[in-house]
Amino acid sequence: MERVLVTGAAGEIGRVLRAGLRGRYRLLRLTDVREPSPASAGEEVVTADLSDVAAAHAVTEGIDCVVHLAGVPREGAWEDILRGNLIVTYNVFEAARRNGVKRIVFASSNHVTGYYPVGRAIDPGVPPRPDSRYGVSKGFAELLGRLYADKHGLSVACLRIGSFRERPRSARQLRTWISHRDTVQLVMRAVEAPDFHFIVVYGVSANTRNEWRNPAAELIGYRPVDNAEAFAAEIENKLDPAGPARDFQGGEFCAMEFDSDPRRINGT
Ligand code: 15L
Repeated sequence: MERVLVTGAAGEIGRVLRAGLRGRYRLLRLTDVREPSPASAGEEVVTADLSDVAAAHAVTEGIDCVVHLAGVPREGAWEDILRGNLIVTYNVFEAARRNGVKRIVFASSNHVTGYYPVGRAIDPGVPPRPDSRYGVSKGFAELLGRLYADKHGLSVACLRIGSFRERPRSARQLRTWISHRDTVQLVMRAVEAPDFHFIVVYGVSANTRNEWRNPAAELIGYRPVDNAEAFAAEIENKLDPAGPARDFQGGEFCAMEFDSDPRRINGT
């Protein structure tokens, strides 16, 4: 992969990735709806709103691999999720197909499976249990990825990113944290791994308390080096409030707007 596009390049993950990937590819094109900082050698920056089909088409031209980070990064109003996560993602996949892009690496989220209970190890093969409109939008994009892989032959990696932070900040994040350098490594491996068809990988560091099994990580050679346990002493007591935020893997997203009986979630 020589010509790589990163969408959402001015966002939290985008900025870390930009620094981590600098100089690695012949071209790193960086796009965001907010103006990214000026290009350095080997970079191109494009300010673009990807909910516009023509803009999505233009920005994916001549690209080998798209790293699609753009979108609403948390729970939000339906109108915002619809535009930022469903419409934009559809435009990016379709524009990539039309432009002959070989691979899409999509920033999915652990919130696709947020309603699995804490204490249960899961892998990407379990049925989705989204905990939010945001989680549903990421599940939609994963399905879109599956479609574009099967129907159009694109190679697609969906990275179910956990808690991307400089350091873990809560008891939940002792399980879900992914460090900056592990994130850069994960994306790099997903971009560069030899041909694969469609994979889903949890984006998580080598945390002792991790509950996400990751068979495809080995396939692409992702070997995380950081472990949230190093911070355990200082944050172990920072528990989420009792209830769905503490009981389910998606944490606070599970408690938002929650007006059901948690026992029903674990039933049939
Ligand atoms: C995500 O997908 C969100 O983008 C981020 O804001 C965090 O909440 C993270 O998941 C998490 O689960 O900690």
